[in-house]
Amino acid sequence: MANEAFPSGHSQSKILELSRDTRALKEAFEAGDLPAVAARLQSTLHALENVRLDIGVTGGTGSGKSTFVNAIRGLGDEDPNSACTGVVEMTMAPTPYLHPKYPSVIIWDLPGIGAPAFQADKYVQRVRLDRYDFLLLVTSESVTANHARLAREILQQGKRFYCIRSKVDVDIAASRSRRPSSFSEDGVLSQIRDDCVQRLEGEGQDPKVFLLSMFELGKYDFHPLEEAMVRGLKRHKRHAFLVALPNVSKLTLQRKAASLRQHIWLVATVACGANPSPVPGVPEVACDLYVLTHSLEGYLRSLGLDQPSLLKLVEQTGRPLREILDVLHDPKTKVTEALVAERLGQASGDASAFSQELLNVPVLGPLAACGLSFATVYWMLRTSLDVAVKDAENVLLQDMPEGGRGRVGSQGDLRGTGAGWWTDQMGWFDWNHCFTEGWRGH
Ligand SMILES: Nc1nc2c(ncn2[C@@H]2O[C@H](COP(=O)(O)OP(=O)(O)OP(=O)(O)O)[C@@H](O)[C@H]2O)c(=O)[nH]1
Ligand SMILES: [Mg+2]
Repeated sequence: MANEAFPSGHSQSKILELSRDTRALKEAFEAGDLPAVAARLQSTLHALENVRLDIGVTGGTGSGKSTFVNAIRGLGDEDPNSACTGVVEMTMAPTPYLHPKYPSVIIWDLPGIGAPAFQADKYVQRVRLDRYDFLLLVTSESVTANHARLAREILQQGKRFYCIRSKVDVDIAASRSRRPSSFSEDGVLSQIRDDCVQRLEGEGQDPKVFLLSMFELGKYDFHPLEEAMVRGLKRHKRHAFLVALPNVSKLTLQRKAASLRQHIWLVATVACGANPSPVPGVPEVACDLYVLTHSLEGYLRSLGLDQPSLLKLVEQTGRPLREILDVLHDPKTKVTEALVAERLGQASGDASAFSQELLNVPVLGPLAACGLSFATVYWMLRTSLDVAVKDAENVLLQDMPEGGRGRVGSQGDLRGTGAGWWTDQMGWFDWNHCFTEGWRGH
């Protein structure tokens, strides 16, 4: 099972990735020797995982703000940690909701702006606009003067917002049942989008409106919204946001995987350079097993394959855990140091070619002492991540045979979605930039 799950061999694309990561390492090592670089990268890694993100969800009363707050945290409305939702006005004061797996990601459920006497400036003071990285402005109907006023105020405060038109499932169902002969889903969606954009125009920004159903989050405009939100964030916050997103589609999983993949060289350098000790059963490799255990746990958590996520899935779908585990190549949902050592043993054979390649790069002299260890750790992380992504896709397929909890269609992979930008820019981790600009708190 283990050998099948962790295949050997260097594919062309993996070699390309390795050489790009070698360039990143080269830059890192220009700044010092291995222990110094590893210690620095260790604090970078810690900061990367704990960077704070505040997202404000505002908009019309009853438009689905709280439902969105729950959905984006991967929760249903009946979860004990969920925001209250309902058909009567529910949210009266700004309320922070911590992401259940990533508590430094905070989604703020804000009161509605429905009152006829709405005053945008007073509202903005009440909800403390300055604390959010960006806002989501939700409306379930046409954009009104209140939305437009709030949009203007948000922009004046130098904040970014994305407009969400919610409940499009209702519009589609109504149109389908009332006008069956002329019904076109795309027609209804573009009518709604055009109307909202027109009403927001003139607010000083090229308005972007994203159509959603909070009940099927991965459908309609979720992926363009996801991409816009990631692009709009400061670089060092993008990763934290991406890994915290709910696994609603194959495309979201692939975007997460791309971001996690970009940091493998960083984890490998820390694991081999900061506190290395010989790995039991794999004497040719010395590294910090704790760092690797933590990283593999992070992969499972983000991809929804850790125990709490799977138990939640059982609760949400009613499917037995055994049935879910059956589709996993690697059904181990708990990572131990013994498991990591076993994986390193499996990876060590494949890693030697890469190790040679690495040692041929002159500037990587500092790695000479741990060339094979680095290559083995890198390879183990890479293979484990690939297997976890496949497993997460299988779990998703089980739930939604068409490829996601929502419509994926031609967006089912990274092609045709600005993948070049996505993998080269978004996930590309500029470690030096993080020291100069990044990690000073919020
Ligand atoms: N059909 C459909 N119903 C939705 C959608 N989003 C929310 N709802 C329903 O709309 C109602 C109001 O949702 P909430 O999430 O409580 O709305 P809210 O904006 O937080 O409301 P307030 O806090 O009172 O301003 C609930 O009954 C939800 O189940 C959606 O996308 N589609
Ligand atoms: Mg609410």
